[in-house]
Amino acid sequence: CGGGESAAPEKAGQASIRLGFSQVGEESAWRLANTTSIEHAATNAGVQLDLRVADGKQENQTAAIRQFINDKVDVIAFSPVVESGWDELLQEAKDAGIPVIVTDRMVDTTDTSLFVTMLGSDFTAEGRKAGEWLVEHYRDYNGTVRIVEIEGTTGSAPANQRRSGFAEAIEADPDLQVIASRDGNFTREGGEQVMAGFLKEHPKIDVVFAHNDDEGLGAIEAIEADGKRPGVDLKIITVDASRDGLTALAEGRLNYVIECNPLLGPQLMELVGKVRTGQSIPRRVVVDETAFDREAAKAVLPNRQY
Ligand code: GYE
Repeated sequence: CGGGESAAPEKAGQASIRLGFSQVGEESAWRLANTTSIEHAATNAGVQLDLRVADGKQENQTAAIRQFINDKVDVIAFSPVVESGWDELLQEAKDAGIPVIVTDRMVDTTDTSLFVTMLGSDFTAEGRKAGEWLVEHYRDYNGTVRIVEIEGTTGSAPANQRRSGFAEAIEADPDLQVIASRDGNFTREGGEQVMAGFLKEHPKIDVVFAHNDDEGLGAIEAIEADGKRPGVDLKIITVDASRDGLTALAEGRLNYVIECNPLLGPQLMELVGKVRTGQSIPRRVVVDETAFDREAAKAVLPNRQY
């Protein structure tokens, strides 16, 4: 797919830019909104987009990016499914003279000359916000608070950084204890399965920290199937603030939701344009974000775009 058939409007006298974009997959509402945002922004900017969706597999992303290099696109952008294992491929792009923009998820590389900029959220801050809310929520509570963590895809930047930001924040209160933690792969089914397992293994769970809304929504189903009340018997915190997430929050089935904005398309196209014309750009572009409680969710829901 991508900006194929409908001829992209070309900017004054300049051939339109060819952008190869390798997307993670279709695992969550966040991801679908991110893909749509990139497609629309490319069309609006007159960028010819070759979009390839990797089904959550690093090898598919590697193949897509090699294809972009072969095709001699002008710019490559990608959201790496996991952090590590990209150096060789990025070196190939560099040798071919094709600039690479990392978006959404960071790569773990020792050679920062392998990409021109990174556009995305501060996942550590998101995890920290989740932990800080818990510290505040249980301020006057005495006794152990048993937390289970449904992690995002193992090895991905958001899973690694949300986990560490959260751990750092809850250190402030030794009563807050993570008793179990497992990969739910950022999907609803994953969240439901992991939560069902936790409920079987642990007789008492007070809090669920799910690394995204989809996992949290899956956990709600497992909790209800177990005869418990999500949001009441177990407090649930998630990240993304998709419309479904905020709806569950407004209904009281989630308790706190941290925003992670997927609508990166316009900022990405701006960076692509600047890279192409050799303008200087910052090494890191961070997306502005907030967090929601129940009342705040009700207020923003009518105009929520994703
Ligand atoms: O939170 C999750 C998605 O990388 C920020 O990936 C993204 C995460 C997002 O599947 O829903």
